[in-house]
Amino acid sequence: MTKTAFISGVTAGIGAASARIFIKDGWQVVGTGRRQDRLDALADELGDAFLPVTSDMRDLEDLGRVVRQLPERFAGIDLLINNAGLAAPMDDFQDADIDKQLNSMTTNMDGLVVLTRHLLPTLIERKGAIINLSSVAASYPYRGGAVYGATKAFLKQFSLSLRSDLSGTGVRVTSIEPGMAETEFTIVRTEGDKAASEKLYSGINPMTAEDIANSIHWVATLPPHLNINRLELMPTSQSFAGFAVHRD
Ligand code: 8X3
Repeated sequence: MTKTAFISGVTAGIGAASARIFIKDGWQVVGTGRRQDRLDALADELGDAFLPVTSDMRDLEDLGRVVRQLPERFAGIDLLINNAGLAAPMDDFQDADIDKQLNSMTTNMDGLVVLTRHLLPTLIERKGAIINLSSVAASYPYRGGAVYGATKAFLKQFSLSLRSDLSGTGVRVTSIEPGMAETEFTIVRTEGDKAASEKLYSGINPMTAEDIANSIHWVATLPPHLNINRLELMPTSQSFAGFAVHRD
């Protein structure tokens, strides 16, 4: 039987790479995103196995409509990839624009929780899987990432706790926690500064969207008796720094 993945934030980066990998592997994919032109381009590229759905993760009411209106062929979901998410600019929190921070919280947490809740009946019925895109920022703090890291820590803990609630259903839950991957992530975080993004990833051989999508595919296609709880990934060039100490 053909399996179906539901991927939020499919219009770029890890979401788009995941859609390509799963469709290449014979799955169907429902992909959501805000940018219609990107959804249309992906639909042209991926053909009938791909269902593009225009949706904004911050529109919490609308997420129910998205799930309810899935056409029959795409209504049974075997895998939910909660990929949509973003980081607000890397300001110290004391200087941060609170609306931008709240916007990232709504997308990364509220939208994800609501979408997951709506899709759980079909995921339970099909003994499916949920893969949440967290981050190394969930475990390791860095300057300017207070709210972003906290949203990703929420996701990590939500994943683990959801496993407890879903005990006995056969539904698997995984938190994927990548470090530096060159996608549009930094362009969004810097509000469109392509040069800053290029500078950040220059010379470090960062992970790619395909690296993460391959890991997602690996997790999702393991035998059903095997649950990866958390998967933390970094490029070899990224590691850990010590504590910062301020001296007067
Ligand atoms: C983003 C990971 O290391 O670029 O989720 O901050 S990192």
